[in-house]
Amino acid sequence: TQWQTIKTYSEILFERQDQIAKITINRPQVRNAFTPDTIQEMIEAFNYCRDDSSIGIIILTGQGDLAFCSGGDQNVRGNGGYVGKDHIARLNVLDLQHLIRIIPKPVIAMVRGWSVGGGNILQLVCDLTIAADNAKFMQTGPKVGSFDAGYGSAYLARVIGHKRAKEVWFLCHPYTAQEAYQMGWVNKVVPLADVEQETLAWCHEILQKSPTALRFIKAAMNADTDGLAGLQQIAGDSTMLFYESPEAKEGRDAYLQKRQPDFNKFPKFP
Ligand code: 1HA
Repeated sequence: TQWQTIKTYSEILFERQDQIAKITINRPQVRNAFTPDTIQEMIEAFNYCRDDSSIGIIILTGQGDLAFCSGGDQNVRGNGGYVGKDHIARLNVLDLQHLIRIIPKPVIAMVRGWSVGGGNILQLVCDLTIAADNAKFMQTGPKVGSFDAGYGSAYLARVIGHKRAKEVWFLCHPYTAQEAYQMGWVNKVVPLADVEQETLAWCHEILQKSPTALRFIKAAMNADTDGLAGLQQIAGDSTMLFYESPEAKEGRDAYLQKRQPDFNKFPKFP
């Protein structure tokens, strides 16, 4: 498989092949732990994918076989969050979680090795997860003086159930790929050597489908879990489609032509 660099960053790799973009956390020396700068680069890359209409699907992964992501880099954990080059303490991974949720294209996590803490929540908020058979999933917050009481808890409970989600957070045990699969935490487990090939196969199959249909499916599931913010998204998608209709264009054109709109000619469907 041939990946072409979209843009060079210091803490991530950002590549594409055809309609598939791949964002790779590239800090293997710390098991792909993130700093606010790593997250800022990822936010920029995801926004690029959102805006580029020739990109249909995004893979999120970590460099190397040992880890997807080990969460916040504890070396730069300050007092109110993690501290990057600008010396400001931030929890900007929460912005990235939200962006992954609202980007109207499928996002697939490709997990090799450890998926831990805030890194495991990034995996959780991706639409699908393909795990290598060496993947291990773990929350550590209560061990290291942290917690994610947002998507990391409430959405985790939606995905794997309340009893399991509480167990994950109260005990902080590691779970194998197979155990995660049984919980519905990941979609498929494959041998480590096959994980990229399998992820690409899923991407190619999804890319054959109607992008607008996929967009509404994703938005509908968000609407169910994200309350008014989720509803706003699916509402925005409806507006996007409506703007393409003669009825909406009549409203715009009448305004610009300083005349009364004639909406009577449009059918009132059952
Ligand atoms: O909870 C939140 C948030 C909550 C709300 C809002 C925002 C949040 C943002 C982030 C987070 C968090 O992510 S809290 C959880 C932080 N992460 C951890 O507690 C995981 C710590 N690491 C580990 O448990 C283990 O390293 C590991 C299970 C991932 C891997 O174990 P392994 O394979 O035995 O490797 P190990 O030798 O432990 O690690 C290799 C190197 O990577 C070590 O450095 P070295 O001794 O070679 O110098 C290790 O210190 C480093 N490393 C690994 N993970 C991290 C790390 N360094 C800094 N931060 C890390 N997270």
